[in-house]
Amino acid sequence: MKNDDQNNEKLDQLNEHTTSNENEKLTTNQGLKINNNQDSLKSGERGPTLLEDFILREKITHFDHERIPERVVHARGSGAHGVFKLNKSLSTYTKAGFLSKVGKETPVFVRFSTVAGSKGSTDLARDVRGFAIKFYTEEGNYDLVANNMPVFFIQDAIKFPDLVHAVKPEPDNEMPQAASAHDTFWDFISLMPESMHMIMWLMSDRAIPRSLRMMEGFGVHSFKFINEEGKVHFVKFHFKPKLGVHSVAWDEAQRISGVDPDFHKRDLWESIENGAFPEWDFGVQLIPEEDEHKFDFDLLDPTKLVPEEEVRVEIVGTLTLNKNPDNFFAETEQVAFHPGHIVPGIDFTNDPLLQGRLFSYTDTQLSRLGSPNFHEIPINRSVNTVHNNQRDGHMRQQIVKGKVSYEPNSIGGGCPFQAMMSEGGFTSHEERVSGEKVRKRSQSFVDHYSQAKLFYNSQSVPEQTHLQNALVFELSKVTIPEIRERMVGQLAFIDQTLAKKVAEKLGVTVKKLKQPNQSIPADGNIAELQSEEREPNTKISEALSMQNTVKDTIKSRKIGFIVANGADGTALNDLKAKLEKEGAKVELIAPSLAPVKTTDGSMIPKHSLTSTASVCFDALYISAGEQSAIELMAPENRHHVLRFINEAYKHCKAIYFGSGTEALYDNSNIAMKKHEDPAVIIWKDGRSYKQFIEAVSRHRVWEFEPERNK
Ligand code: HDE
Repeated sequence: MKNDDQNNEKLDQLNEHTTSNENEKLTTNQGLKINNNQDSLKSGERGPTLLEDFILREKITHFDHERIPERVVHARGSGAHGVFKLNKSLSTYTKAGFLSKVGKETPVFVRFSTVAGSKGSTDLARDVRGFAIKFYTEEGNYDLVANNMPVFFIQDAIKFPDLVHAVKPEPDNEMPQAASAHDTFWDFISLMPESMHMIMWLMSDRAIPRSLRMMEGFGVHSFKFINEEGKVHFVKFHFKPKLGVHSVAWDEAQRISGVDPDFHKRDLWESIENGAFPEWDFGVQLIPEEDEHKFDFDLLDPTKLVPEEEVRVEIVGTLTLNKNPDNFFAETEQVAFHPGHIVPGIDFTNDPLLQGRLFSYTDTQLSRLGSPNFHEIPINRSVNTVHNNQRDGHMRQQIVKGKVSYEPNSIGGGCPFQAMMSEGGFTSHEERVSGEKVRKRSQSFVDHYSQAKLFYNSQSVPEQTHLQNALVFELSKVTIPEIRERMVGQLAFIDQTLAKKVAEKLGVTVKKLKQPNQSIPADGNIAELQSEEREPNTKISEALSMQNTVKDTIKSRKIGFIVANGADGTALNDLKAKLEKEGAKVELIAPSLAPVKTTDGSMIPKHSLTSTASVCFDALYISAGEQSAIELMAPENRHHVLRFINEAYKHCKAIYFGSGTEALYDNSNIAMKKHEDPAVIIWKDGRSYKQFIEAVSRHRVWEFEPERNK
């Protein structure tokens, strides 16, 4: 089904607010038809403009006020509509309607984002990705405001402004944009042992996804499920992409940022337009309330994940994105998420990070969207009608009839009534809470390194190498040597070899800190909370390595065909058909945009050799044909073609040389290497394409990176 053929309750509601200008006359905001949109009203053709010109004034005034503040974090985003389908009932654990009835479909709007950069920054920054989902359920909006990493930098909300100030551009010169590689970030981090687990994720390739469609989503905090009987389970939310979890190389990310800074946005948009709808399995880890203390970490600590080896992820639903927004600002920019938007059957835990978030999100919408009526913006409206006694405020849309705006009342017959639990009325889960009023952290939060070790030890060798290199890159940008050393000291608590390798490249020695957070003034609570070095119960978790992800599909992979006049048209079309049958997307790249004459016809290329780069593709095919190879090796093309091949090779991609293209192979960097490489395919016979498809589906041959980059 195509993007535009989608239909659901939320889209129907949005349609009522959607207009098209097709075949319409231009009007003012008052609906007056405009006769001349070219000239302002003047006193004489060359005279001054008249104040009376209400058309000019209206147009300019609106323009002057077009911008709203960007999100303080997660400013850059891409959104899409979709549907969540429940495949297995969770009614034993939660009374939430949208998680109870098998087959139930709930409309959703999802917004992906980077965190640190401004609205106009690059998609490929090394960063966490936001993965926020608004479920338009029959019981009201449920927002799962998630990230693509399962843990967070800090344990308590009171540190969030510090964290964000440290990572954002430095306040004196507003540099660097969308990057954590600078003094203030690493100054803060090196003083925050609790961030070490998250730092392992951030320095891993998870922070540079190949596509928003190829990353996981995690609710991060433990939430609570409550069933009809009032029984509680802790729950962790997971989204697992059907296409697997894949990333790009850091070198590639940096080049993509120049060639196509909208790479992720474009990829999501085009996939949905092409009907290659992104899909995720939705899963939950369920922990009975009585098992809360059975782990070697605290379930309320957001710097910890629950290893899948200890509690399996039960897959219960599918999230599909199937429609692009009609208007970026109205939908993706104005959508307002809040982890406090919940439905009966779901509740919060005492995670101190989550507790702080419950305050922050409404507050930030007030400054960003400018009014407490932001819930009335079409994208934010629940599909069930809102009834309450809240009134007025900027830009109020709803027209509520009657005299009454208070409760209790007799004039309005007591309406709107409170709903009983049996009628879906929300009640907070009752739990006994007692304690001294203290500004303290729990002793159960002191272990900061065990899961950083778990993550690092679970990575494959190429992943560990990338992580080391990322740390070297980031810390090399730090100008204050003490910060670099302190950070290396922190790494030593995670892995000695990691610390040594990073230290070597930074030209420092590993000095293990006496106390991990020794540099924080040892007063009051902080002194009591000296970090402990512990070994994790689970030593290795397969789910944490991207090496173990889905690698059997080439669906929606972008394959560049490099062609020139005289290319073997039959071979080209045959391979194109085979790849497209498997769901891949083929795009032609030629010396110019002029039609290419192949042996059996003519084709129009989508790109020229200079308008794109190999970093925008997952794999390359060098079209068969001696004639075309000669043109590609001509002085004006040769440099560009070889750059395509050499970069794809360096970034561990599959490259397929069609017959007759030996000259290109011989002149590339590949020819200098003598090793067997399963992803460099040289045409032998009609079966070579199978090897190519197999290589593309593996995504990248990271294990050959050292050989390919020698
Ligand atoms: Fe957010 N976060 N956050 N956050 N967050 C915002 O809300 C905040 C945290 C996340 O696409 C802001 O509407 C605090 C964790 C996403 O619109 C703001 C704390 C996780 C998005 C805010 C956190 C997230 C936001 C900025 C620590 C993963 C983008 C604009 C106590 C579970 C949503 C806005 C979108 C956005 C505050 C920590 C995810 C300021 C105070 C942990 C995906 O309210």
